[in-house]
Amino acid sequence: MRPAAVAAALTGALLTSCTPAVSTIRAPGVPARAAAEVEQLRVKVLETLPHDAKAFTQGLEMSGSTLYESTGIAGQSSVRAGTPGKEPAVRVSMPAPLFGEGLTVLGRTLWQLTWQNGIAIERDSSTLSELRRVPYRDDGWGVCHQPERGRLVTSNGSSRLAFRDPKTLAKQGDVAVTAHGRPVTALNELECVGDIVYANILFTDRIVRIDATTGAVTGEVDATGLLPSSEKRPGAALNGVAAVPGTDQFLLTGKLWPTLFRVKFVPSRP
Ligand SMILES: [Ca+2]
Repeated sequence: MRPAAVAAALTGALLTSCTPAVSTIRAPGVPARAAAEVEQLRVKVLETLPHDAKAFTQGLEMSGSTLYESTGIAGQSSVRAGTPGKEPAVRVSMPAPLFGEGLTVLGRTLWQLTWQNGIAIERDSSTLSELRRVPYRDDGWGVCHQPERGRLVTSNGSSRLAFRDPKTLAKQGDVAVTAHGRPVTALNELECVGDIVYANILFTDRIVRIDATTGAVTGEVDATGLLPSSEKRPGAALNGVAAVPGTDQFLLTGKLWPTLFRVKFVPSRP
């Protein structure tokens, strides 16, 4: 998203959140109606697995028992697939200036975004070989697939999620993401689970759970300390949320993280 568009989006969101609805007009001294509840969650680690500490992870998703990963940095970007915790069985390197970003699997194909190369790449999900490229007129950050809704969900670092045609990636709409009525910005890697979209927040150890039909944040996962600070190399950041199919578990990792965690999200206070 261009700066002017970011400013416009933020202004719009702030105006919306600052404009009192009729129902909120109240007599002095009467407390405001409580904002929608945001469930506070933490991470319960079930298993730790090795992860390539050189991988600048930008996209992470499971399809069946296969873990797919997209990595960034021009000249170091790649797409990989294999068993979680093992060396990838398939790996394709991407030449500069391509900068790999989010990834999502649609059966026999997958989409991989690029950050600012102006294209998205469709690949064979078995061989990871490139099938075609389509124009992508936005910064590419995260992407996930909502098959029941027939659409992709994408992020660009702003507080909005876009909805896109899964065949052309043409933008069909978007939604403002808010918590307690305020915009939640820096939405990064995404994970679709039904109508829920999980998004990790850039440069934080937070993951928000978003109702994609309204944009409301319904839960927030505090993953502080998941990777001990002693293991965080410069540039390391949580960035990778992959639901484990058929379970309520997730795989989490980050850019330059040496570890892949199999976790559950559980209430902070039982
Ligand atoms: Ca993901």
